Amino acid sequence: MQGLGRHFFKRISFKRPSGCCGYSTRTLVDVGQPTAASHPQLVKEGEITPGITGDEYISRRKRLLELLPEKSLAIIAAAPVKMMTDVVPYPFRQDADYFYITGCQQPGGVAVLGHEFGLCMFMPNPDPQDVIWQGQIAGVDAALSTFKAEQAFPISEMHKILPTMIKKSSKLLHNVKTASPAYMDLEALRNAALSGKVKDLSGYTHELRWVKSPSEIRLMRESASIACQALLQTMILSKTLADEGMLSTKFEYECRMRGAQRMAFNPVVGGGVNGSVIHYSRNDQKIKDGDLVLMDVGCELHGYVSDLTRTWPPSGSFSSAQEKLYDLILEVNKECVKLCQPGLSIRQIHNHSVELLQRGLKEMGILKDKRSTSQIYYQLNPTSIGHYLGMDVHDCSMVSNDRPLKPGVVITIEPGVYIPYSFDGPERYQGIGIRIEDEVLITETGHEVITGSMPKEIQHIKSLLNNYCGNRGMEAHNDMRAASS
Ligand SMILES: [Mn+2]
Repeated sequence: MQGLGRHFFKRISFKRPSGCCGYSTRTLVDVGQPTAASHPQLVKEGEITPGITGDEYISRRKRLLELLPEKSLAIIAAAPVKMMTDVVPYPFRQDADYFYITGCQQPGGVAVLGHEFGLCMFMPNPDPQDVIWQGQIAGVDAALSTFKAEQAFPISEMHKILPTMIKKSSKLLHNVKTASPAYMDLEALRNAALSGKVKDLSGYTHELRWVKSPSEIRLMRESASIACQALLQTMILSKTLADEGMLSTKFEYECRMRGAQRMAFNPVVGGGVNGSVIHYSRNDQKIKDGDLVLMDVGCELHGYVSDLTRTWPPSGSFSSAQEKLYDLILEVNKECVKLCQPGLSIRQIHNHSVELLQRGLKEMGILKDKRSTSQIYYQLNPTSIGHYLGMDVHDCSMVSNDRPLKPGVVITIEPGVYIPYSFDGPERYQGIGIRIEDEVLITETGHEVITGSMPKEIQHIKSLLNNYCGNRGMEAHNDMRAASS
């Protein structure tokens, strides 16, 4: 629709209900992101974002302030918008700390937390042209009414208000990795930095985000469940469409049809030796008959991500070399999952996994019993056994892997082996990459594998591919051929 002249618009008059004071009481419906009023199918009454209540956001702010030193100020900027070309931005993803503290999923804001005033949000103030092209966005009103900030100002006034706040505080904490010129360029901040008052905030926010609340655990479980269902459908399809790109697309489609907003990271879909490239992302090759495919995938649901990996032969049968290596990785996966409990650390679980893998690889003749064993081992598996998981894929990176695990922490367990063709060892193992990754929630009594619904036993994979896929897979394949002919 274009070219409508001014005279085509009719003035719309709103009738005031009698006894009411007019427009000012109208509910603010569009704040640029889902709310209980605008998207009741997503956000329940009392929630700021799906699954997380306003009270929970307020308690996060309170707990962060309790952790911070006296008379300190925390500055957290929204993620920047990155452009793909000209006026076309890459899909926007909010910075996890800003999301965790404010609930605001939009760019352009700066949140400031202080002991005296609580949360103060500096919000973008778009001109009417921006609203015409991009739609409504959250401004000062939304900061107060939707995000429950104690104070809010247009960001254009930050240069007048923030310097006073900075001068009153003895320490400034901000996220060094996401520092924004919007506040870094202020003279008051530069002076504070020169006198050594400015420090990194992420140690504090990661500390808070490390242990998940019951509502965060619900979202983590849902995110994992969506990824498991999507990967199962993808595994079934692989029997008839053994193509890296199509399997990647299938996974994303199945996740988004189940409500996920996006992928947690670009899917890794490696057929054969491509499975040995740990963060392979080209996904542009056909998978050869007889090869394994490794899929490391995850999605994001309302700010919480999943991350799991399965490796299987789309043909439905493992060669004996593939089966032997798979058995070893599966055994290490299960042994390490057993160790997940309060009190043990990722590092301890990792060290145990290295012992098990080295022993297994020696028994198979892949590692020779020489002095350089550990050096060669790290060529075959340079990764850690796992990482924390939450709003980010490598969540809470400021929390050490030596920290004893606590109930409410979610970690991944992902042993693997990656053997290139150039590897000097038995030929039958060359070109094989295998990883089996699960998400494990630490509980009071031990753990819960939240990706447990996704098959990993050889027998289960074989029966899924050989007894079920035939007909359905062929139908999908034929549909596709019909559509493209
Ligand atoms: Mn992972």
